[in-house]
Amino acid sequence: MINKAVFKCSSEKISQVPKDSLPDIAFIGRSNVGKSSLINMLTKHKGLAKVSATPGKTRLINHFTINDSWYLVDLPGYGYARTGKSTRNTFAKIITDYVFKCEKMHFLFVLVDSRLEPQKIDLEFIEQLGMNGVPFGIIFTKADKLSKTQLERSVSAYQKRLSEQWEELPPMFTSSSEKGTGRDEIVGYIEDILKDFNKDSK
Ligand SMILES: Nc1nc2c(ncn2[C@@H]2O[C@H](COP(=O)(O)OP(=O)(O)OP(=O)(O)O)[C@@H](O)[C@H]2O)c(=O)[nH]1
Ligand SMILES: [Mg+2]
Repeated sequence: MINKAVFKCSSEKISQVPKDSLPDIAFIGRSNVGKSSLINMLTKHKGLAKVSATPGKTRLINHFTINDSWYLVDLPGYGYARTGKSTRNTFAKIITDYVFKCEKMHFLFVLVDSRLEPQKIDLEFIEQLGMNGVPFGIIFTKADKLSKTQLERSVSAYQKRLSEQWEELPPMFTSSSEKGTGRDEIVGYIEDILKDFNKDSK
């Protein structure tokens, strides 16, 4: 259950993230995929994370304290050419530092647009997670834009693609921030992760 969600801080670099021992559950994915919207939907708190139709809205690492015991973390999107140049910095340093170096980062949800076939940039990012042993799951967003059959097709395309490379598949969820779909499954999964975390840290 998420009973309480409060904005904690925005960080420009990982040296600024909270120094306490509360675990981070973070959300990443391409710009505009719906990370901030999903955080608002999960916390049932409209306007907690800033949402925009223009990609590149979230520029900083945003920590939200949940139930005074863990953090939901909203990250900037990747793959957005802010400068408009073709030479974009695919994965900004702020993202790679946080995901691969920050010890607080406990579990990462990678958001992908359910309407698209597996995208190179997402597959590349997922591959890096796998190689670096970062625990992650995949959330298919904007499910309200697809029929049930189309959605199932999208998920199986990903499963097929990832099983070419990985023996074990990450957990996968479908969501719609518009409709609230997927909330119980995602929150339930986070609860399980945190139970294990608390067991291990005792
Ligand atoms: N139909 C529909 N639209 C959505 C959903 N989630 C997000 N959107 C829309 O997609 C756009 C981007 O949403 P954001 O939550 O700001 O996306 P983001 O991933 O945080 O984007 P950046 O911070 O720019 O990286 C907004 O116009 C949202 O209203 C969804 O589940 N369904
Ligand atoms: Mg955002």
